[in-house]
Amino acid sequence: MHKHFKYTTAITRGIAKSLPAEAQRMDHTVEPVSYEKAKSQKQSYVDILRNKLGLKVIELPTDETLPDCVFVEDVVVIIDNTALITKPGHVTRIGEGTEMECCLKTLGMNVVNMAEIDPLAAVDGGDVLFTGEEIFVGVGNRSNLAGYKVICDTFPSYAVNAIVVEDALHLKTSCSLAKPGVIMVSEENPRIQKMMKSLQDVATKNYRYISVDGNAIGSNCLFVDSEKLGPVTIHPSLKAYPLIKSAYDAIGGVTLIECDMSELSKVDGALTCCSVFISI
Ligand code: CIR
Repeated sequence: MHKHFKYTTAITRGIAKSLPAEAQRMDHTVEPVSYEKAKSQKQSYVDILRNKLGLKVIELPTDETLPDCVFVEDVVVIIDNTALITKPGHVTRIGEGTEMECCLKTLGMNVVNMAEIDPLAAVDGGDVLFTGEEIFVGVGNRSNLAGYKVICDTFPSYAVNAIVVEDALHLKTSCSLAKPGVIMVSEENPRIQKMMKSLQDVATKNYRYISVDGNAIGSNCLFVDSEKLGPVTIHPSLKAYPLIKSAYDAIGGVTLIECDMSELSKVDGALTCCSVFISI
C-alpha cells in the first residue's frame, strides 16, 4: 500500500517502576498510575504488534533512573534508513536515547545524533508527524526551532513544516496519521483548531482530515502496513473514549484494532509513543 509503513520490526521499552511517582505529566490532578495495570496494557500492545501484525518486537531494557523511558517515540525519528536520535525537550528525559542509539547501530541503521549536531536543539518524537510524503514538526513546548532545523538537514528529501504547538504536550497529542493521506484530528478546542488550520495551510499535499470528538488523545492512532494483516490502524479503546467510534469507522480500507492504553495516558502517553518502527 505504501512503501514507508511496511515495517518488519518494532522497538519498545519496559515501564520503569519509577513511572507512577516520577513520570512527567501535564495534569497533576488525575488519579495515580497503577504500575501493574499499565504493564498489563503495555503487554497487550506488544502482543498486538507481535501476534496480530506479525512484527518482530525488540524490547529495550528499562532504566529506573529514567521514569519516562517507556515512551520511546520521543527519543528517535526514523525515516527510511536514517535514525535521528533526538535530544528530548524535558531535562528528566535526556539520556533516554542512549539505549536506542546502541540498538539501532547494532541493527545497521544510519544513526545521527541531534545533540552532536546542535547542542541547543531539542525535539520529542511526539512532535514529529511523518505522513510518508512530508514531515510536520510541532514547535513550542518540548521541541524548538533549532531541533526543527536539524530535522530539515537530516531528511533533505522531504518537505519539513514547523507547526506552533501551544498548551499541549506534543503535536501528535492532537493529530496523527490514520493511514496515508488521512489525518485524525481532535476537535477538543479552538487552540487545536487553530493549530490544524496552520498545518493545512503549509501542507504540500491534500490530506483528508477526520475529526474525533472529546479527549485530545483519542486522535492518536498508529498506522502500520503489516505483512500479516495488510494496512492496520491501531486506535484508542472505545471503552476509554466512547465517542471516537464513528471517526475510526470512517477511515476505510484498513483493519481497525482497538488498544487500551488508558493507564499510561494518565502521564500523557498515547498509542504512538510506546514504539518506533523499522524495516530491516
Ligand atoms: C512526558 O511528559 O514526556 C511523558 N510523561 C509522556 C510522553 C508521551 N510521549 C508521546 O506521546 N510521544
